[in-house]
Amino acid sequence: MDELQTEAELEISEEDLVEFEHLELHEMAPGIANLMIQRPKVLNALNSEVLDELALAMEALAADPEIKVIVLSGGGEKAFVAGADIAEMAEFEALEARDFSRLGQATLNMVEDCPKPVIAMIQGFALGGGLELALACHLRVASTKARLGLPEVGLGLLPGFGGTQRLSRLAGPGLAREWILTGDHFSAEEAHRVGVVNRLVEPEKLTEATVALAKTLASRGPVAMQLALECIRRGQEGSQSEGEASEADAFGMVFTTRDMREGTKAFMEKRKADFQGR
Ligand code: CO8
Repeated sequence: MDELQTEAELEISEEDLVEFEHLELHEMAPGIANLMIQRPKVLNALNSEVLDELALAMEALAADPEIKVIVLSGGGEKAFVAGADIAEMAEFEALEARDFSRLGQATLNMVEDCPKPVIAMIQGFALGGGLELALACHLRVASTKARLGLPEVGLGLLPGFGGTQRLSRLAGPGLAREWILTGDHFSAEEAHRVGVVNRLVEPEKLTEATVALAKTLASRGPVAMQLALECIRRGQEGSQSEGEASEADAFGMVFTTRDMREGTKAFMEKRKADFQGR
């Protein structure tokens, strides 16, 4: 990839870094972590080890006060992630398959529940469990060369890492049925048109555009963003009135923060806010 991604290895935890076999951590810009899945020979397919490592890394990044935004990506040129590891799954008995699905769901829920914004940076294939991982991220930036889809039914499988739920909620059940039942691959342009991809950029601009978006988020009030993400999630899971109740609670809570005082004061003083995340 480019030089932005090789600036510096993050120092969140030397021990965790040593333990990671399939993940790499870099700092793309101050406060912006790049967590890269590195199994390029199998297009970054997600096996149990990768999912375990992802969960550990997400926990560490969520707890690291220096990190404001997390960018999830896939190593190599060809893929974000081409799915769950078919070789591993092929050997499963039913209970192992259920455990694997639960592990994937729990790990992807950690991504979605991360208190800091998580952006998927998609340069190539995002298929099956790989697209499901991207859907668990809060935002998706994709290269025009990316291909997305949920091809599981072609293998006699179905999406098992939350894809039946997240795609329906993001883009509606009509689109989810089409993508899941056909199993076709879709272009990034099509995914962008239907709202599955937030930003679509030329391949050579992918890192730059992702970092620009991440920097915008890093400049915003972290507590306010965290509460907003929680409200959106609660609203999706419950009724509009429950969602609005949690929004009002969050709105009240934000008034207890120093950041809210700073943000409004900075606006009135016509200067940039200096948010502390408290
Ligand atoms: N798992 C394991 N290995 C993979 C995967 C995968 N998902 N995708 C690619 N690979 C491997 C290939 O086997 C190949 O290995 P090798 O070099 O040893 O033959 C290597 O990666 C390179 O792939 P290709 O040679 O196939 O590369 P192409 O450019 O020809 O094709 C494609 C790229 C189109 C992406 C093709 O590799 C492909 O179709 N991959 C599979 C995509 C797919 O079906 N994904 C969905 C998998 S199922 C899933 O994700 C379920 C999630 C829910 C699980 C719930 C658990 C119960």
